[in-house]
Amino acid sequence: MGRVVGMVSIACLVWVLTGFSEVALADALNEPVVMTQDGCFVGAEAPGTGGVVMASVSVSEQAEAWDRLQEARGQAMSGSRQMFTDDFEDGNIDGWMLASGDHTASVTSATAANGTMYSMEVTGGANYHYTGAYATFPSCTPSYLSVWLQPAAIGVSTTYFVVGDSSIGTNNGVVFLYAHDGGVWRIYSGSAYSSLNVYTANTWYHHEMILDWNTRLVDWYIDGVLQHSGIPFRSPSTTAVDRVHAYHYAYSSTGWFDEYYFSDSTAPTATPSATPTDTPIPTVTPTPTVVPTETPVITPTPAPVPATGPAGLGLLLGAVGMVLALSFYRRR
Ligand SMILES: [Ca+2]
Ligand SMILES: [Ca+2]
Repeated sequence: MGRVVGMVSIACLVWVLTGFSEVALADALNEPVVMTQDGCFVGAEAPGTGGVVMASVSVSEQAEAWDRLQEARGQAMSGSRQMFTDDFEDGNIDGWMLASGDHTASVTSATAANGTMYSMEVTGGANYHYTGAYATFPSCTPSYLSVWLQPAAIGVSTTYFVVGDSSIGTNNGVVFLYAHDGGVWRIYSGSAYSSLNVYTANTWYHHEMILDWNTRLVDWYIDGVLQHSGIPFRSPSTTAVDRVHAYHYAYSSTGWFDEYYFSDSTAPTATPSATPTDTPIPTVTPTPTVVPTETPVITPTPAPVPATGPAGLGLLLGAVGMVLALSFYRRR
């Protein structure tokens, strides 16, 4: 027993001295390894030597990043852009396939993300990649990827989220994300991009990625906080993706996956609903205008009728009548 412990201790010392490489640890333990935890073939690229690129994100950059995220989320809500979704709320993992390896995958209600009922539990791991479960979807160039991940432990490399095409086993896809054994989330893209904070086991984390297929760069958010912008696609030659893998690298690991939501960048936005007919503005019953009481017109005192008026005419006619009568009388 002591000898075994001593061998492991020496192996761990070698591991520490060589930069925490699982390859070094595995080599020290004489275990066969095909690829490292970052999916690099042994000898092709020494893991851990690329350096960890940490973001220095200012408050203003975070504010702008938050706006970009809100816009991406809003566009993703358009139905025709939804390329792949699975929240497991139907209580099954139909559509997911098991790759080779010793993994199991099943739906569980023991834990679920974002207040939902079910998630997918994946167990297993044997220092190999692309085991576990995977699902396919129509080939597309997604502009937005969203997933919730929960590792059962820290200190081991688990809970992989890798999106790519049918050559993912050799090109490692465009996004290669996992819970790193150093206790941070990591996107490996030739260089390692680590999360700003150490993660906690048995805790859900919402990962969102905005992909720019023109520049072939990824902006990566955790729980709405930008971790890194401008992470290069892991596989720069990939022109479209059609599958997502969920698995563990470390031995006998457990992790949960939930709320997958991918939306495409090129699909048209949802057909807008017909322009609504303007609701006629109801005729407002006019308030009757109060007619002001007219100031009574003062009737002017009538001017005295001049002598040439009707009374004068009567007198004139009377005089003419008398003249005629007098003249008639004289003729008699
Ligand atoms: Ca769910
Ligand atoms: Ca299902």
